Amino acid sequence: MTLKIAIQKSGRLYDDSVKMLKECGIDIPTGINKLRCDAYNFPLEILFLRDDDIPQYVEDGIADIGIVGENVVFEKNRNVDVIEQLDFAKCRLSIAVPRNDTYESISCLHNKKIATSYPTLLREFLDRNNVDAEIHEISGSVEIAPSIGLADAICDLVSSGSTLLMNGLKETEIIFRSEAVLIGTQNTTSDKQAILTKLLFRIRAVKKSKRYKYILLNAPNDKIDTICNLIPGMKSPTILPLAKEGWCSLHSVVAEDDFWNIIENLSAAGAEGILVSAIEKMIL
Ligand code: PRT
Ligand code: ZN
Repeated sequence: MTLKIAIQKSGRLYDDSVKMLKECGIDIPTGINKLRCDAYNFPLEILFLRDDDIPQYVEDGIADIGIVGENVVFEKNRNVDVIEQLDFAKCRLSIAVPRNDTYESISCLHNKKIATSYPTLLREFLDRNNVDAEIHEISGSVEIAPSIGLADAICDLVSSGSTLLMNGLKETEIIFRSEAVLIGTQNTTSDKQAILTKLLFRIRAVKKSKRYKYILLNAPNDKIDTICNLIPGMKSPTILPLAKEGWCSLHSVVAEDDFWNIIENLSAAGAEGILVSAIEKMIL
């Protein structure tokens, strides 16, 4: 019994999808231009597809699960569930207008023509905001539409914003935030569900490890209570006595989000010799 996963054949999701499987300890043959392959050491069959087709393949049961951008999941509106956010390929679907246009509010889009490859998500946004605008669906190079007179505005994916900048456009509304997600359906057999549970356990351990850092520091004994409050860790920090009288070494984990604040507070509280390193896997 194997679980079938559909991933993008090539494009922005491919490298990170393969990397995530690898970090989950799953080895797959790479570098060959195949449409499918089997993992060497995990009951997983990988299908390589265009991202736009992945929701349908999962809905139809050709693949059991898939990795795809949330933007594609919601645009295609197939009968699939988002099982897990994957923390990569983060972007936003935004409306942008020529830089020199005045734009005060959504109502500026009334009676405008907006070019996009995401008509469903855009329609839903316009309806929700009672904006009557024309949607012009195109499949690529959306950002040049205003400069060639095809549309007044665009609705496209943005990550750094440099494509908008290069095309003389400014972002005016964010309509959807997206990242890569794992999708599936309710129709999995119990054998396949068991493999999926194993895979999810690994994915979550990998995701968690990226959000935390391992931290070691030295502290005088009288500062240990204050420092323990700053780095509570998973249960509590490990405290080991140093050879030097009156000093301890503390080991713990800190969240990446609040990392620099914590480090500043630790230094202020008397911590010395602070070492920080990446965590490969984290299981709670
Ligand atoms: O061939 P296939 O159909 O499989 O791939 P594709 O060409 O349709 O998709 P691809 O590989 O370009 O993107 C796959 C997924 O990556 C998207 O569905 C998003 O979920 C995600 N993603 C993340 C992005 C971006 N960031 C992104 N920046 N997809 C596209 N872009 C494009 C955007 O369309 C614009 O042209 O990058 C440009 C903007 O980038 P910045 O950095 O200049 O703002
Ligand atoms: Zn695509």
